[in-house]
Amino acid sequence: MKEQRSLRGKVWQSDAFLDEPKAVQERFFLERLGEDEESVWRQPSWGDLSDPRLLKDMDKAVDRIQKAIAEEEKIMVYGDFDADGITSTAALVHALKSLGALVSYRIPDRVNDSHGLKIELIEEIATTGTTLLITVDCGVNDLPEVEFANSLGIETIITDHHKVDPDRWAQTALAVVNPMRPDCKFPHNNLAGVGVVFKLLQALKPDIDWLKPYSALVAIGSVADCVALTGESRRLVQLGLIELNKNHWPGVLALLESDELITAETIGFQLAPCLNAASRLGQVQHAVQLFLGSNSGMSDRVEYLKHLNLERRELSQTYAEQAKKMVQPDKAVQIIFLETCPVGVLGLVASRIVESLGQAVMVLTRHPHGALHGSARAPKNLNLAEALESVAPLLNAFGGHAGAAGFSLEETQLIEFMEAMQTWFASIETPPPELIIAAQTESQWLNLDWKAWEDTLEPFGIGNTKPVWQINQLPLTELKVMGKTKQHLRLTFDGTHEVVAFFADDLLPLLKTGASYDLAVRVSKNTWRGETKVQWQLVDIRS
Ligand SMILES: [Mn+2]
Repeated sequence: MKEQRSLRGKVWQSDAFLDEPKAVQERFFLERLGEDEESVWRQPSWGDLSDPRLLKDMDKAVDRIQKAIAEEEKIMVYGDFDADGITSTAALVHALKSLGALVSYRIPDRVNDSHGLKIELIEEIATTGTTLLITVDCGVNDLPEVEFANSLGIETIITDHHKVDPDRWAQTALAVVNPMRPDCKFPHNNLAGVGVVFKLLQALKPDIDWLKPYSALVAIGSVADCVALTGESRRLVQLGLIELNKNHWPGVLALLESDELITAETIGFQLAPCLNAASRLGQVQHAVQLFLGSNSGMSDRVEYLKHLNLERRELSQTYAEQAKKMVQPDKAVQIIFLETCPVGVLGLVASRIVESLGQAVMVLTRHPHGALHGSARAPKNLNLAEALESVAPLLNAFGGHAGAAGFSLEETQLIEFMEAMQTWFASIETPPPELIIAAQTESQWLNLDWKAWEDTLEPFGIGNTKPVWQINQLPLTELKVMGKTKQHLRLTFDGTHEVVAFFADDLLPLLKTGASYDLAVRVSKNTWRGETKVQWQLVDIRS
């Protein structure tokens, strides 16, 4: 039997129909709990956090930092340029200052340096008289750079959460604090970079009132970095969200310009894009200063970040449209060259089109310094890291994981690279992409009460994804195109159920009013002129 595909080519994984809302909800909740106790899962307290000293090398790191503070050594915090790295840097610098340390920070440039420790930057750091270097959200696999720092008399503490490469992990660093270390006994390996920093702070000074403001930064970095919101990470994000809503970090409130409750969604859709825009299109230190800077410069900083964020949105939209027009339907992988696209925006463009194509997408441009830079995104059933590994000799550099990766190469290698990638992707047998459905249910139940129940399961994210519900065979009674760019649809089913479909112009030619469809939706609500109504968001649709 041929599996039924949706209009977006997906196969839906859904269990039997459950005809009683309580049964649907209970079963769903039990699935989410995992190994957590219900009360802790619902609302943890500070005492539910794990012992930070279970992290390998934590004692060494704490002793060395305390010595540096006591002896007034110069400490340099070295971070990453994304939202996780920015919050990691801000948290550690702020905390060390409050403990009396002489501390400054350095973050490499996204476009010119890329992630991790760099020899040139270590040389620069050495000239400042730094004797202790502490990495956050990076560095675990930078063995040569750590050895170089050692040779200059700089000791290094690595704090990171990235996978440990057995061949080049920074084993000669003074301490390597990373829950991903195979020899680390810490029970949770899904901390963000800023989660690891928080554990370091917890070990340095186990005082809850002192730690609370930093948990707010953990919430931002963890949601932005898309770590699984389970176990310790879920606890830190839940506790941190409460703190984020207090006025610990005036820059955050100034940036959001709203008194509404800050949720994981606010972080994902508003805060994180603003922080990330800094390194994509401007200078990352302005994002760090949002947390560390004085109040007097705050409004300029906020304006700067907002402006970059707007620019990011416009550029990714413009280039995604350009990229869509260059898609070649007969190819196994889409390799698209966008001459004028800024390097920092490539990944956003690839992300925007990968979903509707259901294929791997690589977007390239020319770097200001000459070589070509590319960013790739792939749907769940494909592995970009393996694909790029197979053409490693053709590349200057590459890195990333299954779903997202970056690379650079000389223009003279481009033709060979493209051919090799087409061959590689054509040879891969891929099962059709799947959509995981929480349960099939009836349309009448997905109402405001249901939404209120779902709200008790927040925060949603990876590992606790917002559930997708399936409603069978509803007639499409009205179809409207909306938005300036006509990319969004407003659908009415059965004359009563309103469904919005964002970035769904690909569906437009496939939908017919009068026909009946199975819907995969998320439940949300919409307030218009004081009236709040349930609103479904379309995830997928099949006839
Ligand atoms: Mn990170």
